[in-house]
Amino acid sequence: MIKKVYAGFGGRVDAARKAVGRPLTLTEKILYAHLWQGNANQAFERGKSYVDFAPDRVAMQDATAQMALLQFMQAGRDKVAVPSTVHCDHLIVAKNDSKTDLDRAVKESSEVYDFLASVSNKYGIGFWKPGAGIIHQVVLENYAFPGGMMIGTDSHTVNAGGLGMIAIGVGGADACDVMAGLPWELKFPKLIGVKLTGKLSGWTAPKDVILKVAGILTVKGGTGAVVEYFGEGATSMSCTGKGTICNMGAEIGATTSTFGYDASMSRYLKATGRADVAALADGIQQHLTGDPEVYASPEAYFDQVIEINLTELEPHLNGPFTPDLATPISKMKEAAAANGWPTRIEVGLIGSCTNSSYEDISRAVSLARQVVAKGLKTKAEFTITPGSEQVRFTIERDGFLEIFDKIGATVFANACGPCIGMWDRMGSEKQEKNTIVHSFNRNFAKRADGNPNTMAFVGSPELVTALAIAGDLGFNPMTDTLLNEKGERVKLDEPSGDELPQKGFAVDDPGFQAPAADGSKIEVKVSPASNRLQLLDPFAPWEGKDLEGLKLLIKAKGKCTTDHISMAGPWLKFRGHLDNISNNMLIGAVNFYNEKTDFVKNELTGAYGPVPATQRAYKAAGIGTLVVGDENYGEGSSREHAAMEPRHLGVRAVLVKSFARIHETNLKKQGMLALTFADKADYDKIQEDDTIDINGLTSFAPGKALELVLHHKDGSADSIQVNHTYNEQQIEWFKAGGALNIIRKQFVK
Ligand code: MIC
Ligand code: SF4
Repeated sequence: MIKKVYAGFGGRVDAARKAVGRPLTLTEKILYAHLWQGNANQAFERGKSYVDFAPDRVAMQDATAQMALLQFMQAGRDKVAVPSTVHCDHLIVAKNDSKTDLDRAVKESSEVYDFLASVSNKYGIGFWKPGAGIIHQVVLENYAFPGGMMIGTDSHTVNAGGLGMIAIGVGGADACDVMAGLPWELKFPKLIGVKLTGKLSGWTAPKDVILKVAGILTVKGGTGAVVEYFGEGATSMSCTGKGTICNMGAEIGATTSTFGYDASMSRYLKATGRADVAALADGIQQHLTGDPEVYASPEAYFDQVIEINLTELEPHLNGPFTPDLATPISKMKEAAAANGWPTRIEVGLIGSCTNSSYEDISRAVSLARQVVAKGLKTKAEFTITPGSEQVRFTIERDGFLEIFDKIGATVFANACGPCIGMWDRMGSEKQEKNTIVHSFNRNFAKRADGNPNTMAFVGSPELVTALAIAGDLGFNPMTDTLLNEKGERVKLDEPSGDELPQKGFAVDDPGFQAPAADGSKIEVKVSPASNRLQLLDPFAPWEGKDLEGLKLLIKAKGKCTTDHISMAGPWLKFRGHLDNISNNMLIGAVNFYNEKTDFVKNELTGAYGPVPATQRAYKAAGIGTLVVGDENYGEGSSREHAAMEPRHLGVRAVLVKSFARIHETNLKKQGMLALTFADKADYDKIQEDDTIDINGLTSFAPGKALELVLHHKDGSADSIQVNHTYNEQQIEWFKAGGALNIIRKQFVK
């Protein structure tokens, strides 16, 4: 596949350069090289044109794969049209240690794992068993390649940008299209260039680059844009470090992030058994990076340019509760005091799908070694979640796990665990205010252990390790000393480590299962009695007229991420059962009218109650509803459950000040109306007891606003204009009751 992509790459890039009429960024080269139509014959407008692409691969993780594959099963295809993989990583609860936790998960989720294994086997999809590792680390180690284009049903699919890909997180319905051999549509992104000058050293790590960028761009600053990194600072950094930077690009809402092909990528490819890919990439290297004119005067080619001098960059900690609240470590003591953040660190956690590379772990270990050598005692608890079995096996062989063991660390399974609320942390039910530090990417409320009062700060693995040793959020390892067991003041030496294992990577059983060559005889069983899996019924098509008499289900106030709309953690177990998981719909969203979560008014009875139950009551009465939200609604993950649940329960439209990209597409795909206020101040016109009409649907057209009429309780009414970004095709999805209803018509005879 890679050979084929590379064989046509140069020609496609040349055609694009001609069509666009100027030198190209790397992002443009990769995008234009993957046009569904073949060679480019026109320039697309950034932020405007919808374009059909032909991605090279698809990756899915277990929590989203269930819904993606339930949809794919309805598409009527025998086999996936492009190489695809499933990774079992999200459903493993972190509690005791890797072996105990993994055994328990395999037992408890056997029905889901068996389902995923048999669907994969049947349709030609590679299956990575529980324990094999986290999707993005496994993809980086095995499948990512410079210049490639991939989609994945997880927002951190973007991690593969570290190996020079355009890798984009999507909902399962999008994955289903590509696996069914259809084009994949994306609005041609805007381009943000980040020029990295200088060189990282000492305590500063690649993670600090993205923590800094998140501070500059905030959680919505990257929306609709691809971030392209370049400059001497980029090439001097490891490939896995680049992966970390791209991974957390999801936190600024970026469509994806990427880096040009360089020696670090070649080294990584060789170290992970892909010298052949490195040689192929070397052959077309001029196409696998931006044109020199672009990097010489970036302002002329990017929509926005940011410059960061790595030599001057300080280690950062971002948080709590949002990944863009960036504080340089030297300012943390003050910031904590000013905000009342508890400075005692309870737990330091490293690893996850990012920051679990050999380099990260070896640098963290260089600090753990000093605990013993300098007579210190680690003050906080400390945990490690390796990103893959290959990394785990290698760091065990090289003695790192033994050193961590000496400082009392717990090694969790190679899985998401504490990063996705699957951390069964002792005492978290007491909901005490407390501080943790971790090297993961997200820190929304309840994200780690389900406790809304756990304040999580995100930092590099080396900083997290140092802070766990010190047990103090205000500790600055660059300037401060620690008191050791003998009462002496000691200073931690700067972290150091190896980019790649000197003895090479090793692994005993990577945990991969190849699919059957002919899967036609394989039967996929879903028990109708199951509470974990449920076959999907097609959604009903649009009734052909304007929507009248809707009730307001909830007007959400402030941050409403996909974690607020469809919580993960304990609910992950229902990811394959739409009706059951719908019982978490919007339970985390704050009701504007009473500031409470999961407590909304049922207009039929006047009583207040949980959101899902209230919505079910409207559904039973045949009444549609509207959900209203604030800025960047649906930020965070790719989980399409956040769109399917409202669809399933009879919400008709979601009206917000602004959307996060993946969520908006997910809503459209499922046949929902995703609308934005033409005038954001109209958010204030929506009243709790309103009855609402949506007009203009019979002439629903691209670029044409719709009208919302708010009939207030006092007899008055307001008419407001609402915008949408539906193109012709997406309007067809709405009319058909969801994109899948259209695919099904094409394939099912
Ligand atoms: C996450 O990091 O929030 C997740 C869990 O990986 C999600 C996917 C999901 O909800 O299953 C993501 O980022 O897309
Ligand atoms: Fe898993 Fe966390 Fe990575 Fe999402 S961000 S894939 S939950 S480790």
